Amino acid sequence: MPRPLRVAAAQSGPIQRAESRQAVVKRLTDLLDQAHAAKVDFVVFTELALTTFFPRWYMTDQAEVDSWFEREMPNAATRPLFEKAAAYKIGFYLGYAELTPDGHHYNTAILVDRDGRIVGKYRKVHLPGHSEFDNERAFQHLEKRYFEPGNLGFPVWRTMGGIFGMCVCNDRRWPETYRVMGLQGVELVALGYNTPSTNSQKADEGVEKRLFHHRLSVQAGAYQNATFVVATAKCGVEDGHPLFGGSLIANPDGEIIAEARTEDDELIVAAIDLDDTRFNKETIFDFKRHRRTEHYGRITSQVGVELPK
Ligand code: ING
Repeated sequence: MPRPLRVAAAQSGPIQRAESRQAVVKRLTDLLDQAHAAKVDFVVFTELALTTFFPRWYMTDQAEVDSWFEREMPNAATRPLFEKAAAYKIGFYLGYAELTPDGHHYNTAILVDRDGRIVGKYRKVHLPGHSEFDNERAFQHLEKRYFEPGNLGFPVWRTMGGIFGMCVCNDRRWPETYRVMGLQGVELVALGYNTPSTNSQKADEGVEKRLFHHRLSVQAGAYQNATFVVATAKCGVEDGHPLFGGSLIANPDGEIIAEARTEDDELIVAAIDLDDTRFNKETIFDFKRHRRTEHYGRITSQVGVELPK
């Protein structure tokens, strides 16, 4: 039977290094007001939605690094967001830097239901970039310095009337991300991303090529696992560093059904039916009928390439 849902990507424009969490949360709650006016049921905010993309900065003082992290969620700065969403009966995905009570640092996202309850947590598994200052790069991308790889795998949760999963940014480039959730029946993958408009190691790679790789990765993940994907950017120029936009909503046929037009705070909305995931899951991507796992061993037994003799 139909399972209609109005979903939105709540794209964030740039967050400058000096911007307070309170100021950022006000922008996010303004986007929630727009979502409420558009009768949206579920909103996907972005990766590291509360701060500037701080992994671009080389820091050596751990106290300074930790100042970019949240020690609890919700907290004083974010409670207004949880309260407004619950008042509107809107569920949401929120990305933030998590510092756990026992001192672990993750690039985290949470799934919050219509009543403001955190029903799921995900910690970014695929960390791009590097851990030491790299003089060869036009700019730094120090996620491997500031975060640990996620330790929760790629779970899915029954919420919002369907089966929802999450990932973060670079995860969207790896087919394993979607497939592990696809093998759990995922019907909507929520993800946020902060992606530089230029390649710090390849000066001639323009933003159009990078937007192409972004769309390709998300559309493929959606189609090959018969799931909706809502991908939300933080974008625009942060302290001189451009991030691209291109927030989008893809359907289980891999088609883009909504896409952002700006590099600012922008809400894009789509009316979907979670039941539209069924046909491909029961035909072309009926995993139990078609997959031949006896030939897939390398995917989990190998990390890197092993060349032939
Ligand atoms: N950002 C980028 C991303 O994966 C990147 C890093 C860009 C890696 C382009 C490779 C190519 O979208 C984050 N935050 O992962």
